[in-house]
Amino acid sequence: MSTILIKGGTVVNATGTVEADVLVDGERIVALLAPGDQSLGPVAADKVIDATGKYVIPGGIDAHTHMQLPFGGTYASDTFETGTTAAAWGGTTSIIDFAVQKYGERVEDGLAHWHELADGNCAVDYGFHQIIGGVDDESLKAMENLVDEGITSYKLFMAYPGVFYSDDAQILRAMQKARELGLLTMMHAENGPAIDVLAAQLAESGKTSPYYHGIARAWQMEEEATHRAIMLSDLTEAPLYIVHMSAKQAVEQVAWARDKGKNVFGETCPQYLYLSLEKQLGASSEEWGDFEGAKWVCSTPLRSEEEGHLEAMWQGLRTNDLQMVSTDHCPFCMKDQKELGKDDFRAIPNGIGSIEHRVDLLYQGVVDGRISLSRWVELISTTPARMFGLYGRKGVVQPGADADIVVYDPNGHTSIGIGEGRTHHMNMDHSAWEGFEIDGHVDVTISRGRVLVEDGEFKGTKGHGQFLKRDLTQYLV
Ligand code: DUC
Ligand code: ZN
Ligand code: ZN
Repeated sequence: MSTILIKGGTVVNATGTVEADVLVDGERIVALLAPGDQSLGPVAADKVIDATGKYVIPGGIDAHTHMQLPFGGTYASDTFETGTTAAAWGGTTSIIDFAVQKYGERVEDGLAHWHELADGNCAVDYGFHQIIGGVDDESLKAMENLVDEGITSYKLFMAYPGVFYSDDAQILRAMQKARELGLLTMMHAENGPAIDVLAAQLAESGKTSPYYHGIARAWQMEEEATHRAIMLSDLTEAPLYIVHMSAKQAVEQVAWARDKGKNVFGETCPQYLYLSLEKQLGASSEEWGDFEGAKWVCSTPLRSEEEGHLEAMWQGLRTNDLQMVSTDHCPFCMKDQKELGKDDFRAIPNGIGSIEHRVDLLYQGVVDGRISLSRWVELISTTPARMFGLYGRKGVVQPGADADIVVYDPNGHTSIGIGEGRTHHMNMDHSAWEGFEIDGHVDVTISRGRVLVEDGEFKGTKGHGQFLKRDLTQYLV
């Protein structure tokens, strides 16, 4: 067991900041010491990290990722190894990925397969949510084992008919079961059947470019599904978490439910804070023509900046109408993957890769005066820990917690992208964030007392990351 002393930094937790040295022994934080305090004698450590002028924060927790997800005839291009390595580069020390049960498959088999994919391959700690892609008697019964497996949340889809879709009757039954078991229901809230009709009408009239993905998946489809999910959650008293929200009207629905004291929570993603229907989904390039926009085809879709959706997401984060920012990391290359939809946006695999950049992109929100420093830490680490039953172990720099620590330099700089001199470690042939400049930098990433990134070098290994058995949500009102 070795010890690390992180000296001279400003410790930032969700509750505030303090000048303190942080002592790590083995996998845990054992003390926060007032700077220069020798009252307990000199502190000796095997390794000293100088954090003067820097922030010392709890490692990021990305609670929504899809490594190797089968989607649209292909697979998300990051493996657990490449995706979690990129996570470490960006200051994220835990992920929660979605184990998949496809329709017709046993939940137990889908989950076992996900364990096989991740086990021994992760550079950082990982947990699972369970996708229930076919709600029936058998899968409802299988949900009864999830809490013991350390999987305390599951996801349903109101979109993607014929793939992951659940109808209202299935949602009702699953929520009744979730209420009984204490599981948190995560919902992809878009009206899939109606979207599919709109998408077919657009494609048949020759509107086949990526931009029309955003038109077909209209905000009304997100607002309506969000409202419907809230009412089913109200009826069943099952806590509800709406994933990847992008429409301001849908956030209003969440705010409405929360104002009534309901256990309804909302997550947005960096892409809905910074990227838009007009600039990205509607983009053209020399290389790809108007297919350039395929880089940003994800669901829910990027929304209109002019209509105020992006601004509304930032506001939701300030007011806590939205509690969470996860990436929905689901990367696909342009070559051979996004290209599947070259002639028809409906065949473009949905997803954006961002796992490496969430901590930085949100820090830029601090620099730009959109959120406070403590809110940054709350969003990147503390709330995900509380929401998904990890708090105390993760999400805070305090004695007893896992030594998942990031030294963040507010005077550093990060140029995002695959171009010369830029950062990019995700397994993709492009970056959805090319050219983004961040006024800060992840200097050191530590996971359970092990330095993973330091001096611009990756020092971790696949297999260091352990499976996180999670407790029930700690965020209920
Ligand atoms: N949305 C995406 O963009 N990708 C994967 C699944 C999803 O719901
Ligand atoms: Zn989804
Ligand atoms: Zn997702």
